[in-house]
Parts: sequence; C-alpha cells; structure tokens
Amino acid sequence: KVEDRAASDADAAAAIKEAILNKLIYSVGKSLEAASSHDWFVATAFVARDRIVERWLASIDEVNRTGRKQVYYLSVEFLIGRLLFDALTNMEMVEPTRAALFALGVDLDELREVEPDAALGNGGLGRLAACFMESLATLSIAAFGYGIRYDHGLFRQRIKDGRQLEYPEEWLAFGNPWEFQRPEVDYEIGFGGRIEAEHQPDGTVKHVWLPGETVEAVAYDTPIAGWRGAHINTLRLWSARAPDPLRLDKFNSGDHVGALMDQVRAESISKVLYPGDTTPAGQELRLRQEFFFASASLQDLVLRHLRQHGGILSLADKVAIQLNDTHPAIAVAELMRILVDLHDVPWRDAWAITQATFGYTNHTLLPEALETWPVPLMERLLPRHMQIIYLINAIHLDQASKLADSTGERLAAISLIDEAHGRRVRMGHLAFLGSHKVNGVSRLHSDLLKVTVFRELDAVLPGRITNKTNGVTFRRWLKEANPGLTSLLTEVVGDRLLDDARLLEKVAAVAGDAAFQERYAAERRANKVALAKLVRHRLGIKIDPDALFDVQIKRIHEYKRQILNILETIAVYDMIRAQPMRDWIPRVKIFSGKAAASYATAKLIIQLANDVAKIVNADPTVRGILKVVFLPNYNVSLAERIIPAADLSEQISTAGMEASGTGNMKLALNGALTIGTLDGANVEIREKVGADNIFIFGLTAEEVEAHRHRGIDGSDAINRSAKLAEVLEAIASGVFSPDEPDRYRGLVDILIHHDYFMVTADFESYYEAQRAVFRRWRDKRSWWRAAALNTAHMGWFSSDRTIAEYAKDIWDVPVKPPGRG
Ligand code: 26V
Repeated sequence: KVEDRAASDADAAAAIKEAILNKLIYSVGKSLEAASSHDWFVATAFVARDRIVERWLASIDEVNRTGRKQVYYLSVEFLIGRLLFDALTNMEMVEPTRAALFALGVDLDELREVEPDAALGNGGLGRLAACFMESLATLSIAAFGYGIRYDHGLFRQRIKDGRQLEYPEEWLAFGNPWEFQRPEVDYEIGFGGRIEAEHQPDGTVKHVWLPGETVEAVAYDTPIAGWRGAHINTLRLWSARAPDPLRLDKFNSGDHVGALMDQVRAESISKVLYPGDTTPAGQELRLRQEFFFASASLQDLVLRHLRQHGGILSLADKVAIQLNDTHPAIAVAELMRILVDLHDVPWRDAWAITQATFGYTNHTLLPEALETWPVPLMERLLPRHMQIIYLINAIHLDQASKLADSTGERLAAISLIDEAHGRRVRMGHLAFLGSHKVNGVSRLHSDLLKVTVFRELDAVLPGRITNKTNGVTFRRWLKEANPGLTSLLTEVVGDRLLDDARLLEKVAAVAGDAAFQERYAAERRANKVALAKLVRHRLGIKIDPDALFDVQIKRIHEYKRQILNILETIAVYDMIRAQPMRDWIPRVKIFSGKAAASYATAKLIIQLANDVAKIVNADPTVRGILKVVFLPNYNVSLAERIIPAADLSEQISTAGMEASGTGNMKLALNGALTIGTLDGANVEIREKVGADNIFIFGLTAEEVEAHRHRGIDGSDAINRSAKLAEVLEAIASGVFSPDEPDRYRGLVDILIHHDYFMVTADFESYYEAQRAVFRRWRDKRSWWRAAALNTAHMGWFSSDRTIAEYAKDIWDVPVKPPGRG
C-alpha cells in the first residue's frame, strides 16, 4: 500500500515536471538555462491552471445542463493576495509540484514569493469577498464574483523617517497568469444624456435613456477552485475601455494628446482602487466606478439568464444577487431599468422580482462610511436611475404613511432622500428596500443595525434584517499559512479537517496533554523564528522568538485604537526604566497596517508607533525586554507570515464600532489568545473559546453609548490614572519626538478633550487585562492549553459555515460539502 502510494506520488511529480518544462518553453518562451524565478513561477502557475481549467469547463457545463440557481456576489473589492498556493492546495498538488520543481533545481517556497499580491481591496470587506469566493466553490455553489479589474490595487506603503508614504502598486507589471481576457464579452455602460418618453398606444409611457457618453466594460475571468477541486467558479472583473481608441481627426490635425483624451477619461474608471477604507470619497469617479461594474454585471447575468431560461420573469427563481455593502447598490435601480424599460415588465412585477433577487450585506455602522450621493450629481450622471429612485421612494413613502404610527419624522428617516444634508440619495436605504434580506456581519452588529442606521426602516419593514457572522477560509488561513500546525492537527482530527472544520473540536480533548502541548508549542516556535528572521531582514531589528509576540495588524483607524496599544507600550516602557532589574516578561509589540492617504490622524498614529519603536528599541536600560516593530506594507501575504507567529491578538476597538473583524478569527484559529473588547465577532469568539481563554476588557457597546451621552472629555479618566497621565505627558512633551517636541500635542489634546473613541476611559481596564496576559504567559502549561483550546473551538468561524448559512437563509440554493463523492 505504502509503496503504491509512493509510486503514484512519483508518477504525479514526473508528470508535473514534464508539464512545467513544456510550459516554460512553449508558453513562457524561455530555456531552462535562461529562466528567471518569475518565469518558473509563470510556468508552474500555467500547469496548475490547466488542471483547474479542465474542471472549470466541466463545472460550467454542469451548471448549464442542470439549469440550477446561480449566485452572484457583487463587490467593488476582492482582496485576493497570491493565488499559487490556493491553486496548488485545492488541486492537491503541493507536494508533487514541490518534488517536480526540486528535480529541476527550483525551490517552490522561493517561487511563492515571486507572485505579486492581487490587492484589489482595502481591508476586511475585500478580504471577506475573497474568502467567500473560495468557500462558494468549496461548497459547489454555482457562483460568479463580479468586481473591477483595477490596473493598480491598494497603494504600497513605505515608512520614511517614521512617516507613511504611498506609492502606486503594479500587480500587472509582469502579466497575470491566472486570468483570461474575454474581449468578446463587453457591454456598453452609459452615463449622462437625456430621457425620451414615448407614449404607447395602450396609454402607458415607455422611457428610453439616451446616454451622453458610453464606456465599454470588458471581462477578465479568473477561475476559483474549491477545496479538492470538486467545483470551479468564475471571478469576473471588468476593465474599462473607450469605444474609440483614438480620435483620428484630432490626431491628423496634430493634436496628439487631445486625440487620446476620451480614451483616458473612459479608462480612468478601472485605473485605481479607492484607498478610502471608511470615509466615502465624495467623488464622481467613485460613483462612475460603482455604476460601471454594477451595470456590466447585471447586463451579463441577465443575458446569461435569458440564454438559459428564455424569459426574464423567472429571474428571481434562478438568480440570487448579493450586494457587498452599498457600493453596488445602484444595481437596484439598474435592474428596475432593465426590467421596466428594456423588457416591458410592469413596475409592480419588476419590483417583486428585484426584491426577491437581491440581498444586501452591511459592513459598517460608522455614519461617515454610509454612502450618500448628492441628488444633482445623480441627476447629471444617471438621470433615468434618479427618476426610478424617485418612483421607488414615492411608493415606499405612500405605503409607510398609511401605517398607524406614521409621523413626518419617521417618513423623513426612511426616505431614500436625505433632505437634511443638502438632498442626498441614501444608498443603504436603496439597498435595504431593494432586497428581501439585509444582514449584518456579527450578532452584535446585526442587533445594532436595528437600533441605529436602520431603526426606522426596521420598524416599517420588520423581519428583513438578519445576521450572518463572518468567517474565514481555513485552506488559506490554516493550511497554507501554517502547514506545520495543520499537520499536527490532522494527526489529531484526521485528514477531513479541511472538509469539515468542526472536527477541530477533537483537539479540545488533548489540549491539556503535555506531549501535545509540546508539539503545538514547537510548531508555533518555528513560526516565530521565521517571523523574527523576516523582521531582521526587513527592518534590521533583532527580536527574541521566545518573547511574547503581541500583534495588532489591521487598517490604522481611530476606532481600532492602535493608540491604546501604544499608550500601554509606553506605560510598560516607563516601568522597565523605573525598575530595570525586575523579572520582566520579554515582549515584542508588532504593528502593521495602512492609513488612508487622506486620513491625517491615522498617519500620525503610524508615526507615533514608529517614533516609540525608535526610542524604546535604542534604550540600553530596556535591554531588549521590550521591542516595538512596525512592519511596513501590510498585505495578505504579510498577514500569512505574522498570524501563525502571534501569541497575543489585539482586537481592541471601541465597543460597537467594529462590525465583525476577521483578523480576530485568523489569529485565534492559529493559537493566539485574544485581548479584546466586547465588539463585533469578539463576542461570539468568547462564547466559543470560553471566557477563561480570552482576555476581555473595557466598556460594552451600551456603556460606550451612555458614556458618550455624558460627554467625551477624557480629563476625569486621566485624573484617576497617574500612569495614563504620565504617558500622555511624555508624548505631549516630545519624549518620542525630540526633533519636533510638539508633533503629538494635537493628538494628545484630542484624547484629553474630545475622546470620542473612549481611549482614556478604557485605558486602566486594558492595562489590567495586559497584566493578566503576563500572569498567564508565566504559566506555560496554562498558556498552551488555552491556545490549543482556541484552535479547537474556532471551527465555527470557517467561511464554509457562513456561506452555508447565506445559501440556506438568503439565496435558497443547495450546498454540497466537499470530500463526499
Ligand atoms: C468604504 C469606502 C468608501 C469610499 C472609498 C473606498 C471605501 C472602501 C471601503 C469602504 C467600507 C469599508 C467597510 C469595511 O471594510 N468593513 C469591514 O468589513 C469587514 C467584513 O465584514 C468586517 O470584518 C470589519 O469589521 C468591517 O470594518
């Protein structure tokens, strides 16, 4: 048996080796001798892609034959990262490919580093979309992801003199081996122009939109393989093209630049990802992006539906569309236009189809992040859609006004038009009305939706809001990121671990076992050694793998409170200096994350972290007991290196402000203990891993609300904490910015007088929680037991579970778990 397996492994490796050589020569056009590591990467990617494509065509064929319902996931962001190991892992080719390349003198792990990250997203929302694509395929759901093929993804971050600098990102510079351009799949996207009303013989009026400008959307397809390759879906990204490549008349008259103007204007739509994160850039280009991809996606899926099923009236039976936040919400009006104007469906029927087809996921409660568009802008750019929105609104308000408890105030709150801030269209409201289900992304977040942004809509349309707690794909975030730990876990739970993540529960039985703990800790240590090497290599900072790695990795934002973490770091620094010879626990504070280019306070927080790192790391009295590291250019690939090496996971947002978090899940799964507030999915993580195995501190969402009501001055909290006062005084007086002593005075003033994010109110409680972490760390048996129990109980946070819930409760499509027949 064993010999058979070895022989077939060797056969597999030999076949892959032949295939790679073939690709290198005939598709890359290089000889063995001349090939660069990038050439080897492309050749290897092509081999994996070939195997995926075979199954892809079979999947497409099966879906066409059976005519089963299709899910469409519309998202302006897909934060994918690298794809080589996703492809190899899910096609179960990693080991034979490693052996094949080894025989060719090439190291697979070096090749892996050559691939650029596809960073077509800002943070949590975009990464969630990427995890969902993988789980959709894993569960054999017939699904398309629709988005934008940005020429440039999220900016590359460099730190110079402690400050963030942004550089353009160039993921396509060396081509993209995973995608297929589909020049024949293109649609016209209109903007502006006017509407003609044609009076029909039957007394009705037909509206014809005559756009003033058109742009073409061209499809690029990337196949997404599910676990064990059972099903392959398509990620279809749209690229903008001008209908005419150049104005020859202008060119011939000598205006060579002017000849290209229209092209530049059209193609700017898919040029670059908005790096805004949570503050809506009130930009015309952003609205153009949103309509561009929403319209292209709808035209595409309607055409596919008509080809497969003949008539438009069955759309809702065969199609489910999920709106990932409000960014594609204009699709509600666009589908109404397609149904009513282009297919002559009566308004009432069209509205029923629209609502039955769409679902809407909300990802944030931050008021500044809820998209609204000025009415004049909408009227200019999308005149017909604005008419449709007015009509939807009129019917909606008319119905609501007939309810017994209807008041003018309530009608104003549920209207699609916000009249209080200079007439703006509320895109969240449009998505809500146009959908049969609206969901938040953690239980707390979904509950809060009902009492905050959608309070009035929920009262008028009760039962529409549901919860779908986020999840992450364990193929990437456990097996690919942490192969050593995954092998150990597989020994305990069996090799169906990635088919059914709940099997991880079996680890609980051995969590207290000394021999198991030793092996668990050894895997973790190897990861920490690897991260220490990376830190040394990139920053020249030496860190001790046996120190506690305390990690905060996420976008930099005031509500995520990196500053709270920095304050605690300084408090500990002060103590070490006061009593250098106490038996301190060696700790490394690791920060990584990007700030929106226009978010001045977030950029100042980055600078503070770097300034503190510089002072602390150079202080001889500290002797390496405390190190502070800011790793530049946080992205998916860097996360894959940090997460398996983290001991402590910082999830310390102001309660009520982080919709869910997903980094919290990845870190706990890999055995980091969480220090966090009762916010987002932390609440559910505590329930699953047990209150003894997580460090919860701080105000609850309710208490934050009450506290804010009383005022947001931090003075009282500061007066009550000598430690906090001392830390703030040090920052404000320039201890960490001797070259510019006033650099952080403004930042400290915010905390003292306008502490909206409750940093001062939570400081003492956070500080105490950190001391509890230290006490636990001293008892290594207790620590590793808790870590193993975290891993054991995190199975529920697999995105397979999340997607199965969407399939059942929102999309009404069947799922087929992997690995069974
Ligand atoms: C807004 C904007 C505004 C215009 C510029 C570009 C841009 C990009 C993104 C956003 C909204 C970001 C919302 C978001 O990422 N929410 C996160 O979603 C995660 C997945 O559900 C969740 O885990 C995080 O808690 C939540 O912050």
